[in-house]
Amino acid sequence: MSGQCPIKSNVGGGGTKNRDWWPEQLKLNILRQNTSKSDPLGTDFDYAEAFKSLDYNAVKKDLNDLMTDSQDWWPADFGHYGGLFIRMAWHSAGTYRVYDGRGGGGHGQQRFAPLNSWPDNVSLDKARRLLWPIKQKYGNKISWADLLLLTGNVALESMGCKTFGFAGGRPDTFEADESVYWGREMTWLGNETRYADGVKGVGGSGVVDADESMKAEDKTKSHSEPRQLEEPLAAAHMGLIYVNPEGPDGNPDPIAAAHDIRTTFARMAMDDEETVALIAGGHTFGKTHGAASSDNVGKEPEDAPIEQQGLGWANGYNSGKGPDTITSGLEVTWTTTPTKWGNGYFTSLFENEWELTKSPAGANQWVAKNAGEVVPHAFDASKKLKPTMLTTDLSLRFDPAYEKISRRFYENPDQLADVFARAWFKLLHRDLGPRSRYLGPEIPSEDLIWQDPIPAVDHPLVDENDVATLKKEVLATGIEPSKFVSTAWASASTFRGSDKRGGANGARIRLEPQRNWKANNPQQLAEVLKALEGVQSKFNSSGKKISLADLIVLAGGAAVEKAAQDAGHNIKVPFAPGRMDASQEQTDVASVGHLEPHADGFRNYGKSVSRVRTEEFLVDRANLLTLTAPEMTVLVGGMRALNTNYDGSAHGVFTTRPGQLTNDFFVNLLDTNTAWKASGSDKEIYEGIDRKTGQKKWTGTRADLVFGSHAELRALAEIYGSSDGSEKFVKDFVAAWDKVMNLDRFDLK
Ligand code: HEB
Repeated sequence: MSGQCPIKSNVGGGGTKNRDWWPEQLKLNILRQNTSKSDPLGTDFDYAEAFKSLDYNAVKKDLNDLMTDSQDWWPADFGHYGGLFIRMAWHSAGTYRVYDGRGGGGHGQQRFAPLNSWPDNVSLDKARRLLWPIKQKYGNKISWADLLLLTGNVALESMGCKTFGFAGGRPDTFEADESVYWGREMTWLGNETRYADGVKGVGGSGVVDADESMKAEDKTKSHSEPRQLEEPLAAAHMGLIYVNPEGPDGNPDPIAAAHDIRTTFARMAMDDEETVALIAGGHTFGKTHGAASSDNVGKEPEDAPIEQQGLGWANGYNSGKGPDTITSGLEVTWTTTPTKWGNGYFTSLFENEWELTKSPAGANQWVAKNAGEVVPHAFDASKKLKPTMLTTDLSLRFDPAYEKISRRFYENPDQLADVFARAWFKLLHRDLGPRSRYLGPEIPSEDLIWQDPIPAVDHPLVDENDVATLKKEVLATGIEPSKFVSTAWASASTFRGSDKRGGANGARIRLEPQRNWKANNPQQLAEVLKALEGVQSKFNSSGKKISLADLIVLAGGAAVEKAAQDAGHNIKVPFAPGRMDASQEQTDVASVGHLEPHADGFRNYGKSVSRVRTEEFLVDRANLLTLTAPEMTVLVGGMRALNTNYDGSAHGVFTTRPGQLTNDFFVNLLDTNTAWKASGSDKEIYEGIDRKTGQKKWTGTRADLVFGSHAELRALAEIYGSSDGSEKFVKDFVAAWDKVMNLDRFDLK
């Protein structure tokens, strides 16, 4: 806050913290997010149930009425809030990125920092506040996450655009998501970065190294192109949803801007056609706001004075609203009918010639040369304006690939309408997960490939007796049980809580590309799958049926049970049948390819890259698997004892009886008689030496040793490594295992 010392509080968690003293220390905070302690609705609250009792059509009617119910405190341009609300929904969903499935509109995060204060989200604080009376009226029956997106849909419909449908089902979160890496810039929209000081790109705080972690094909591409966008980011700058509207770094070059648009939209899983349709369709509506210099605009919501009550960007220019609004600093209205769907965007783009000019706020934008004044003024019916465009709009005409598509849309408005409606639906639902999560009366019946479709269950499910028989059959195949554990893990652990993709259902592990992922040890995987297919075909020939997806999980459970028994623990691993097998045709290889892990510490796969350490990859993966720190700990310890490293190595297998479900990993890691030293200069592999005999006892990776070195992880390891810890260890391991196996079972209660 202006005029006040930034750090002075000595209560409420003030003061210099561990994070300030030891910024490099592994952070576990992202494993403690969204617990019952932050969620006021409590664990009994079932959003899907609440949503079912919502009068959906009444909400839609209220939203529709709001569109033209202009409020004095924030008047609607052209008497219609449609443009503002579409931008709100688009910015909510548009933070999604394919690499880690984070961002997106699925959690209502636009309400929280940093998104609520991003320069690209100026004025969306007003948009959300306009919605409060409706949110208040329907309470918990509709989440903010759903409401922000549904409002965009209703806005489109109210202006004559036919949408592809809508699904609810996004429960709210109540705290800022710390797990998302938004970039390392230290200034909004700037290029100064924290490159040098080793801030990290996963686990919620830093950088995935652009070169090392980038997939090979991206690498070759990006080196010859102007901007190399760091993975996993999907925006050219911190604070932007995508790209600078004025052109790269403000340079009004539509062709260079097209490059940035293509990169950033691809990272949100949009191809050229979808990208053109989205931009053109979106900019059919509304206007941009740059009545005067942004010097008139106050602090963003997170830094605004308390009396502003969560609103930010107070505007001191004249009335500060309506015709005086300052949002982006650009002053553009794209079409002659900004509150009506139509093909006006392309008409203007192609039928005018464009000249560079400046907005009243001094930003680069384009005006139609020689065109008449045909565009309406947002507040003065007697005024008309010349057609205008952003640099990024001209990209759709001057980039050769975009131009082809744009011209086709220009000549075939029905194609624009269809592609836009589908791409908009994808934009809003990309991170909602499988169709079993979709709620409400407007769910499209068509299966879409990006939904990773799985056939509906078409057979009676196996019963207790069948499960017992199948477990015996599996263990009688002669395959080493630990390999069933590896395969079940490989199958289920593709799940990511961020966008709810992946998981064991569908058995995509047996399809391209998963069956050839290095982390999955393709040769061993093929051997296991062949054995399981044998068990399956024998069982299915008896007239009953089990999917391979189910059998993979069942086999993993059978192996865990056996391993526990061998260690003297009688425990049952739960099994919930009901999975189905997807086909290769139902699988988009490139899209599923984004689920491939850079590293998976649970299998000791992968290692540090220059700015991310192995153990940070482990925590990041645990976060995507929605695991807590204790769950992560017990799973790593158990899987090491079960001997399930991806390559069969002995790293971290701190036991003389590998394959048994023992707490030996913890006992031996914490053994004071062992001294550790790095065995290579890259500090990835360590040797455990017996202090007395000098003999090498164990080898381990950073993902193993961190459970002894990190104070909080060590505290957890001590629980499982104590003399009274072994029962608890087995129980907790089975519970965490079962959780992972069912992460994608949204069909289960
Ligand atoms: Fe947009 C607006 C940019 C895409 C929709 N945008 C806007 C603005 C800007 C932009 C700057 C202004 C703001 C103010 O207010 O000032 N975009 C942009 C870019 C891009 C885009 C750069 C990429 C290229 N959009 C987009 C999309 C969509 C949209 C995709 C959907 C779909 N926007 C929109 C709307 C609007 C805008 C609707 C209007 C708003 C109002 O009216 O308020």
